[in-house]
Amino acid sequence: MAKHEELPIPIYNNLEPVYGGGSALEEAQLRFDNLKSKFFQVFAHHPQLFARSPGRVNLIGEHIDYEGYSVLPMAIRQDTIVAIRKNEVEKVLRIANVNGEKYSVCTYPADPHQEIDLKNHKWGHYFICGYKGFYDYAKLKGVDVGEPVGLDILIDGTVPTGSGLSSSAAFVCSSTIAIMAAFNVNFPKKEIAQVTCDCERHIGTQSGGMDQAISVMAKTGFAELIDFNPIRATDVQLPDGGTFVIAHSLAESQKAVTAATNYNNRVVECRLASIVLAIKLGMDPKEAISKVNTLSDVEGLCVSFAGIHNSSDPVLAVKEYLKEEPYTAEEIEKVTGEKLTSFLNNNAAYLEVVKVAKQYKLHQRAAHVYSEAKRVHAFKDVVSSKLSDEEILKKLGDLMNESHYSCSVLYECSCPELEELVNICRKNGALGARLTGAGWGGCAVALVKESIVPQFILNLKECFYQSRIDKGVIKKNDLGLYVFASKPSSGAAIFKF
Ligand code: NG1
Ligand code: MG
Repeated sequence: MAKHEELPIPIYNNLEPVYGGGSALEEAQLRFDNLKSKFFQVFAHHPQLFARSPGRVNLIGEHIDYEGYSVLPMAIRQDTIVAIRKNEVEKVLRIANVNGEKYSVCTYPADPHQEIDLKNHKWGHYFICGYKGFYDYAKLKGVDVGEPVGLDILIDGTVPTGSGLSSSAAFVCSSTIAIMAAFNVNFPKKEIAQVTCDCERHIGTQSGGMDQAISVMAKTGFAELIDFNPIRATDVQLPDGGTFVIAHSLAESQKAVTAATNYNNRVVECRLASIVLAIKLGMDPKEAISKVNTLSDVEGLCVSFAGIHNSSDPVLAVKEYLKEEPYTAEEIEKVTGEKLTSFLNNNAAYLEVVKVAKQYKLHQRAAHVYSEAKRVHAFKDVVSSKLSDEEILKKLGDLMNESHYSCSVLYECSCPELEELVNICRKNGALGARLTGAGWGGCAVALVKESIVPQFILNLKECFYQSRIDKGVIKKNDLGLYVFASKPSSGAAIFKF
């Protein structure tokens, strides 16, 4: 049997395989009916097909995918659905949203080579990422998709935005898959995971591939251990008796807008840490600059370090060779013998970072990445160990708490609202709680004994949300959008009916 990641995106003629039965199915049916009729209202035609791709919650392994390390997310039921139709008459991409009040129609030329205007952020840009990605990949694979035509598109997304639940990847993946299906091409899931990861970078964040990989490759009932280079997904069966509760801190993280000081800043710090560490471990500076891209590239060098120190633990190498005080650009340039602006100049986003960064915390960022990478494997090992479910849940909770501490103190990607929320989760019986996704706002994920979930959610409402409802930050009726229990849901799919 072909491996899961080698298979193409499944095509269904009914909603059950993805949305199951009962009220979830009824709700999905309503969404699709609504999409169909709105599509007809806007475009005076029926859509050819639909594609859906889910958001995700990352259980452990934060800010390490772009450093080449494995992560452990699961898909959530919230997703983006794209209804699409080729329009051979007008050579325009018209992108509408069921929530037309918040997201007005975006129009773009049907030109796969268009540049995305990053200075002028628009929600439709995420579709264009997928559009460019599709054409680039079709060309690479030698698939003839003919001259560009117009596309009519209607979007319905239920993943809360700026929440660390990957609304962006759900949007980019469902868009890319819808375009592929509209042109009658389908590729193996792992290739789509790579294409969508690459093309989402057009939006400006120099992200890793976790979100797209899980959105494309998820399976109902499993979290996945995602490896990179090459992309691979291994099913992880979570223990009985535990539930993951997702809770929004209500601080929205606008990653596309704050990239230079937050997300991309950390990507650059990791890059610089890997080069400096490689040089300290004996690599020639020129070779380090040209060959070393990520902290995982340097891990092998720690084996030679082991000869002297009797340990190949990269965390120890960080302690030994990267000082705790932040580095200035000049200090790094003394080690590398080359200007930052010269060896980072193949990437405009990196140069934006260098323009505004005053210092670089190489020790802390590298210590986070190497220790977080170990926690991911520890998490996977605990899940498959012979311990009792009770003991397993306790250990997973501990690992999640350690991960949060590292994100907060070493990686500095938390915020006051997330700290408050994580503490409230723990005080109310969570076995572990941590920020999830990029951070600087967005959601926390808590591991909670199944038996106490309803009470736990009530307590969060009381301790965290009530004061925000009173202040009018959110509406009481919307609470279910901000705090909910989540089961591992299924990955991307195409629907034709
Ligand atoms: P979110 O915050 O969900 O968009 C981002 C990155 C991931 C990963 C996490 C941090 C994108 C598309 N995704 O996730 O690749 O690096 O942060 O672990 O930017
Ligand atoms: Mg995102």
